Amino acid sequence: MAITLFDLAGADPALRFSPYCWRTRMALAHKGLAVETIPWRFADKSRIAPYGSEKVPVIVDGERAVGDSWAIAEYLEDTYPERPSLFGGSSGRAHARFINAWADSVINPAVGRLLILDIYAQLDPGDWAYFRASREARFGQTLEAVAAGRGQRLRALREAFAPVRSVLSHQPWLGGAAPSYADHILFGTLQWARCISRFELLATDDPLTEWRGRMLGLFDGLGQSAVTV
Ligand SMILES: N[C@@H](CCC(=O)N[C@@H](CS)C(=O)NCC(=O)O)C(=O)O
Repeated sequence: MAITLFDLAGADPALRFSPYCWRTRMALAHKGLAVETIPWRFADKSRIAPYGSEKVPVIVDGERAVGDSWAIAEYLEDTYPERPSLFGGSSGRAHARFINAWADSVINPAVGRLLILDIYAQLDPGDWAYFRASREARFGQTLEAVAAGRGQRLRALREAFAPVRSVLSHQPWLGGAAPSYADHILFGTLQWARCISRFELLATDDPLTEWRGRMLGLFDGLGQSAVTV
């Protein structure tokens, strides 16, 4: 039986753009597990409340429900050890945890600022009031003020990717010789931007662009085939 994934959607239910849900989509594909996605919107909190979560991704695997993309990755790794490994062992898991924390605390907030009005524009109208109120409370500014000056902010974001460029100059994937969950984490961020906005985060000659191209092709082009705006 396929695993169910509650997956953030825009007004167009086919537009799936959450960076965290993309981590989970990639992790499920990496494990070769079938998934049935359910489009979820911010107004649908009652649909995931029974699973003890207020955010997506949430997966339901038979009797088990797991929320939070990191917890889901660990669940998949520990529940399906005979399938391709997401982490490549305990030190790989520990290092991926660092990438996860870096993406969550540094990269995703920076990207979120750049894209906030693009995200807002694609949401279902039923999500507009909640999204504006919750994000304006988070940033302490209007969405318009958060988004202002994005050219300048883009330069800072590109500089923040420096460690990734350095790693990719030595090895093809963050995971080393093969993609690992660390790659899926960062890919989730870039796929978020790619799906929700035409604002390009990466320069064409950035090594991350070439890496993203290879990530887009994994698992029969799962990322490549996503609906974009
Ligand atoms: N730490 C969580 C973060 C998940 C998260 O922030 N999800 C967003 C969508 S991208 C969400 O569901 N937000 C609900 C809300 O803001 O009310 C994870 O890694 O899964």
